[in-house]
Amino acid sequence: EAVAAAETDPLTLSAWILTQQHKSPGARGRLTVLLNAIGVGCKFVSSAVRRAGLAGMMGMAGSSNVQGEDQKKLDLVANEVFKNSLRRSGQCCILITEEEDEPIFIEEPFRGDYIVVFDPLDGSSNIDCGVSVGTIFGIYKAKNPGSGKYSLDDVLRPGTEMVAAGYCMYGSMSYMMITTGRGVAGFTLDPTLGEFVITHPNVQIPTKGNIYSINEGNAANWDPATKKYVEECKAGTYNKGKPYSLRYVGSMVADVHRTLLYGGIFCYPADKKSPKGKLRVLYEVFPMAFLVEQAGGKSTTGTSRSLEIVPDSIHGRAPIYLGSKEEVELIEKLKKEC
Ligand code: AHM
Ligand code: MG
Repeated sequence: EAVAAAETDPLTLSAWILTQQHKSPGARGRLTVLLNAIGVGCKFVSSAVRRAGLAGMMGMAGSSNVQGEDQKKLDLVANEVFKNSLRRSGQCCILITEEEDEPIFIEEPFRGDYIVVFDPLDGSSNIDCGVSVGTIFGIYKAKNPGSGKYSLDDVLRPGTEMVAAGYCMYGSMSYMMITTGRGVAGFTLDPTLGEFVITHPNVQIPTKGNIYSINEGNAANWDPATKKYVEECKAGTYNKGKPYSLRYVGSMVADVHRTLLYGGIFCYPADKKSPKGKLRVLYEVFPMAFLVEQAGGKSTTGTSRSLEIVPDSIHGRAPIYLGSKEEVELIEKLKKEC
């Protein structure tokens, strides 16, 4: 009996990254090295998340981050892991992490031409109860590669200029979804091999969905369009009278992962209390918007394409509605009408 190809010839993340490199004539393998460094960071964090309860890494670390939120020990571990792995890759000039107020400029001999923006452990309020968390990352290439001159101008750029983005979700398994601008590929960490193996070669988000995902506790503060959309989801207006289902994990990575695979919409709108929403443009909104668009879906602030935002600060926020094309278009239409 023939052995399934996947069993004897698994396409690992590293091998896939190389195939992407081969599609870019002139590529010198530097992005390949960088993406591999991210893969290693994700494996480390995956293992740390799985051992967290046993290793005593749960609970507060006793300090707060830029946004004044309590940091959990695992956030700090993940942040250090990614900083070290990215620095050592020799491919980065600037790192922006959710956990640190200031940009990190990499010095020689480790300096390279890429900028990585990342949230090392998103959804950390979910850690102590074992719910999925994740790492989100986006990559820019410096405006003047090789010049040795790098500044915040290299970072405060629209998402359309990102060269790659992705996330790793530490859930029932660890899943990595990644794009280099040629569609989205998904990998699952095979714990026996210690490798991410391709399981979703070409992720396509369903054009229409029947799941909405939003923190409905904030409903009283929503704008009229968001209120109307959610009312219509419940009334089944867009689904032949059958109400949509509500799913909300409270970990962006998990909520977006489900949206990519099952379709539907994920929203974190602006509201009266948070006039710019909650999620951060550089390392939450852009990477997810890039992935969703590459999977055939859409992402908007409500009035414009998420990827076209020009960030004004490294930790700036923006409202986001992303998912199935038709659902996001309904929101855009309601925003014009309401
Ligand atoms: P964090 O970066 O502090 O973990 O916050 C980001 C998380 C996202 O993962 C999630 O989508 C959102 O916060 C949930 O916020 P809320 O609890 O307000 O619904
Ligand atoms: Mg976070």
